[in-house]
Amino acid sequence: GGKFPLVVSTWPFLEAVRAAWRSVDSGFSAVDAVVEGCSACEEPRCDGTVGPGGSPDENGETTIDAMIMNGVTMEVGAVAAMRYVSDGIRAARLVMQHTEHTMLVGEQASIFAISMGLPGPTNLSSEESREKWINWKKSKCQPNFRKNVMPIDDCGPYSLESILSFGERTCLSTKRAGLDQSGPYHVDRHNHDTISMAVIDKMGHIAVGTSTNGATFKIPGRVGDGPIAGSSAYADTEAGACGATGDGDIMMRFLPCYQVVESMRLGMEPKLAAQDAIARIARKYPNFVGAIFAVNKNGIHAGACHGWTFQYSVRSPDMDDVVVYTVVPE
Ligand code: SD4
Repeated sequence: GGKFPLVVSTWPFLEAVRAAWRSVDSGFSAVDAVVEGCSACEEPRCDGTVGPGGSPDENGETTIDAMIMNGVTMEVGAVAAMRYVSDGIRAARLVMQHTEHTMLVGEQASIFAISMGLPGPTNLSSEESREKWINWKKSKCQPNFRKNVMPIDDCGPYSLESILSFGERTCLSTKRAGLDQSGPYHVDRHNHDTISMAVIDKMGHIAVGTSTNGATFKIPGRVGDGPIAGSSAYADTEAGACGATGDGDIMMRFLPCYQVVESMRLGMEPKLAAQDAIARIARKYPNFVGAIFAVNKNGIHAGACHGWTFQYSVRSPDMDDVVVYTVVPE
């Protein structure tokens, strides 16, 4: 057979790739297959960081960032910091297919998703996420994502209620801050993973999708690269597709997946395109951790990474099952 259909995904998320493959191989569209694939990661909570019950924020809450992009029409749907609804990719698809918008955020994204028939409201916390959060509080909330502020013993919760009560309140003071007192906290970049998936269907149409809980112990309200088209993923049937994972706060400043797809459009090989996008980030942020896969419209794929070893998964007609590729930093 030919090289299509094709499924490519970050990490060895085998069940997700198999689910997307079953869908696209039986004739469904790239968009349908991306939804099936990412959902198959959300339900069993791949790596504990996709779907419900993963990476808690500073207040112990799990939220969801997700997006989907149709590389034929260039339509995008995304939800950011969505609460109480576990179906990130399905919510993103509803935004794409049933609104004129591109992104909905927070509780309003949840209300939209539920109004469109997705299950909820549900508590997105799990035994695991609660335990993780409690241990973090015990460790005086380190590592965390705040910088240049005085550390405090009792961190948060920084709820609107506590801020509006104007009473005695614990908060971080920038006035008292000094770099000698508290530098940026160390953040373990290895505790958050994302599914980002690209599918090329039998028609040669390309779609991509991403779903993640974002970064562990993020500041509530933080939106990562996950729901940003061009950052965590990008697709253009005329050129190819890209998926990313890693330190979203840094990566979203570079739109690396847009970069990769545009490089491939100009004729760059996927490997070089991926390496170039990663290198652009690494030049400014030598300590960032991240990875990218690139696949061109002919189905040639490659990966590049910085700061960690990356794995991505592929399923195509010439394979009996998913094949996992390992990429080491340059
Ligand atoms: C984020 N990019 O929210 C995601 C997390 C991730 O591997 O991909 N971790 O920053």
